[in-house]
Amino acid sequence: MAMELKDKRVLVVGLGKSGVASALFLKAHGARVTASDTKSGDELRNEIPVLLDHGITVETGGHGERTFREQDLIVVSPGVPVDAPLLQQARSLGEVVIGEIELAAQFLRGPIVAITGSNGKTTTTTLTGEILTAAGLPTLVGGNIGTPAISLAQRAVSETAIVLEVSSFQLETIQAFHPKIAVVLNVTPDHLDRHKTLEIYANAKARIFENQSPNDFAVLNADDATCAAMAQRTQAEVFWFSRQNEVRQGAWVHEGKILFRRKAEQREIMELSEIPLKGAHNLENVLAAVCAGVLMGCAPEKIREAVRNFKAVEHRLEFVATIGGVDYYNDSKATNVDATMKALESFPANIHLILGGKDKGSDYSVLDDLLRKRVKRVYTIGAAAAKIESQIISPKSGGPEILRAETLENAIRKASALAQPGDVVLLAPACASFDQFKSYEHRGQVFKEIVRGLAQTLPSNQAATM
Ligand code: UMA
Repeated sequence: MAMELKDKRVLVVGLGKSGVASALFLKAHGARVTASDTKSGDELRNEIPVLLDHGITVETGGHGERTFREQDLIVVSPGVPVDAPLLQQARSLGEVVIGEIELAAQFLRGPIVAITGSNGKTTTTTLTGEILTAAGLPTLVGGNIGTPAISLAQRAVSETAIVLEVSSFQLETIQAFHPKIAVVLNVTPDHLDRHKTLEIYANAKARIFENQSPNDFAVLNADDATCAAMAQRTQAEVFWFSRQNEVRQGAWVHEGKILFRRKAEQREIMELSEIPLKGAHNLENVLAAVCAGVLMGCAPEKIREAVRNFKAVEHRLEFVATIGGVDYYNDSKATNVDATMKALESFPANIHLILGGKDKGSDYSVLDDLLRKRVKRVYTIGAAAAKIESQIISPKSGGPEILRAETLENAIRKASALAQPGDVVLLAPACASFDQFKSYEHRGQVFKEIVRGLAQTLPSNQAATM
């Protein structure tokens, strides 16, 4: 039974995508809604009119202590720290504090496939959505991927399969969120500025299983130790996926083919050569999506068709252009060190790597081995440049040359001047974008525009763009 909202006093904290969608949903269900954001009224000038038009009370320029009192329910956006003092105080007064994803879960009636992990979430979520759609299931895709889950609640009916990308931030504030299929792709350090330790971060991710029963499914990466250990923490039936080894139940690779096994039944899904995505990490994403597809009842030929037709998601190791024999790739979504490692693993050598942006408390020295073996030059940008330069292997110790470029544009220009035919220029910055850009999407767009601008300055026989 969905929670009753009529005449309830509800406070929505944060007026980004999640907050605006939640406030409008709550109001439409009869709640008395107040929305509060630390940004100024001017910064929120696009959001405020629609909220006021719907009769929502808006507080800007900070969260007032009194605003948090006497609420029946507080709905927080993922970007709001769960341990914020005002939230702690509200909890101590007996107020219920939930996240937007929990609110959505109360109103979504169809089966939920929830996908989390440090990297690959967006690709796997998109691909899973396409597999279910190809198999003829009514499907909606959303969550951390960019369409708030609460906005799917209005469109979904009880048969609609809901594929959700969920982040650790969102999982921290669930209560009854109950996916039919919970997928954990991998757990590597990210967001340590907020979660403090890898253990706390992994614990937040493991909450994805919290409400699962033995009739549900957990899909886990057998090649990732932290992920594999999570099998102990779920009541659900576990299915594994592995690039490296045969699995007891789930999807794995054998003689160039993806196979899937459930109990005694084994099926061939497709040839590896049919997968249109680059990189070992993408094979893991495909294996995870295959598991979700089979467990949702999709026929192998439909799964195969959806994978074959899948286009790389924008900003995730996205091919941009070949200019003068140099390939340019946009992996702006590589916002942590592990994602950058995966991007580097996708190219054997001769990489010109653009690194930097807003640091998230990362240790960049873990890149050293790949830098030494595969990278010709590093171009550092943004606020984290000095930290990165101080941590990564120096040229004297066998590392690549490091150039301080400061800006993305400067980095691309320097790299294009120095790269030889056959080299790769790769934006995989290992950092958040917010020091110089609005978002990682914005950073990726700027990268593509500059690269396409370079292509236009060359004769057409030297440039090929997509
Ligand atoms: N705010 C406050 N008080 C605070 C903190 C923030 O008022 O204490 C306000 C900010 O001023 C801002 C608003 O909250 O106006 C922003 O809220 P938000 O950061 O939760 O952003 P949304 O626009 O609601 O986007 C969120 C996700 N953002 C984060 O988790 C940081 C989006 O994921 C997601 O697509 C969207 O909900 C829909 O579900 C982005 C992300 O970076 C892509 N996610 C991280 C990642 O993928 O690594 C987890």
